[in-house]
Amino acid sequence: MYTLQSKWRYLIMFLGVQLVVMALLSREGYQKRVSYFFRIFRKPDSTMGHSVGGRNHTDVYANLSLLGPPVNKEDMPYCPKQSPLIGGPIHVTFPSRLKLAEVERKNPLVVRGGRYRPPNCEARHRTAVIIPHRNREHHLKFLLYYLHPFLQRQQLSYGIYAGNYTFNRAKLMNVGFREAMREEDWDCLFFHDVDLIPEDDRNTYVCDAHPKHAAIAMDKFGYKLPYKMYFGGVSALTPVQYLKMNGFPNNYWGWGGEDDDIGVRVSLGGMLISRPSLKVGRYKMIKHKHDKGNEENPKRFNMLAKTRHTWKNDGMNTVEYEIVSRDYQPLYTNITVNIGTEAGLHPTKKKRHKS
Ligand code: BGN
Repeated sequence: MYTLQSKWRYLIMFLGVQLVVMALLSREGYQKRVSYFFRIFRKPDSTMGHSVGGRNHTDVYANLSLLGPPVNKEDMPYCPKQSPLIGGPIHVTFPSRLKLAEVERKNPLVVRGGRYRPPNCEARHRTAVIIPHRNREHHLKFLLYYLHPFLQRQQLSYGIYAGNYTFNRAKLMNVGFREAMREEDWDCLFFHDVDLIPEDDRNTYVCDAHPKHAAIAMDKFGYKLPYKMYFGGVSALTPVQYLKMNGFPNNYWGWGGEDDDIGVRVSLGGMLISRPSLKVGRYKMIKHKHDKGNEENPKRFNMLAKTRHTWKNDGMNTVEYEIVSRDYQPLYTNITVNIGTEAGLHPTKKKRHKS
C-alpha cells in the first residue's frame, strides 16, 4: 500500500514537471518546432527565394513584374506609406558571369542616367544614391544589380550617380551632392560605398529626422557595429542636414578617418545619428584586396583631433573641382571629375615634379 502511494506520488511529480516544461516550450520554441515539422511536408514556394540560416531570403527581383500597367499621370494616387513589395531579407550572391547588359534587361523601367519612378503611383520620396569609386566597375555592376530592384521594391523615385575619380571619398561625396542637386530637387541623398550590398529591403532608402547611418550591420564586422561612433559604409542625409554640418571634409586623401570626421560633424552640427535596427541594416561586402592608390592616410589621427576647429572652414563651402565628363549611362549617371591632389587642384609644375 505504502509503495503504491509513493509510485503515484512520483507519477504525479513527473507529470507536473512535464507540464511545466511543455508550458515553457510552447511560449515560442515549441511552436517553431511544430511549424518546422509541418513545413517539411509543404511544397516549397519557388518564387520567394531561399532559406539561408533559418531566414527566408527573397530574390530581389521577385514580384517586381506584378506592379501592373502604368497609370495616367493625372489619375496617379500617392504610393502607399508602406510598399506592399517589401519582403525582408534578400538573397545576395556574386555570380562571376554577370554582365551589365543583363542588369539592364532585368530593369526595363529604368531610364537614361539611372532614373526611375514607380509606374502606377506617385512616389512619396525622391532619393539620389551617390557612389564614389575608382576602377571598381566590377563592384559597381553587382551593386547596380541589387540596388535597382531594391529601390523599386520601396516604391521610390530615384537616381544613381557614380564616378571614376582620384580617391578622396569624402570630397567626392561633396561633388556628388552638388552635382546631384544641380539636376533635381532630391529630398534625400544616400552616400554609398561601391562594395556594400543591402541585404534587407525593410532598410528603406529614405531620410530620417537626423542623419542616418544605414550600414549598421556588415558581414565583415560580424553583423554588429564595430564601434559606437562608426558612420562608415552607407549614410543618408537631407540637403538641409548636409549643409548644417558644412558637408563632408575635403582633405582626407587615401584610406580611413573621413567617416569618423563626418560622424563628429553630425554632432558639431547639433544633430544625432539615426540608425535602423541591427536586423534590417545588414550589408554584405564584396571581397577584395586593398586598393593601390588608396593607401592608409597617416595624417588622419591629427586631422580628426582638429575637426571641431576646422569643420566650418573645410567642407561644402570650400569644395573645388572640375567636371571632366557627365555620361548618362542606362543604369547610372557617370560623372568624371578632377578633384586635384593634396597639392591642390592645379599643382604648379615645380610641385608636380616633387611628388
Ligand atoms: C576605423 C577607421 C575608419 C574605418 C573603420 C572601419 C580611422 C581613424 C583612426 C583615428 N578610422 O578605424 O575610417 O571606416 O575603422 O574599417 O582610421
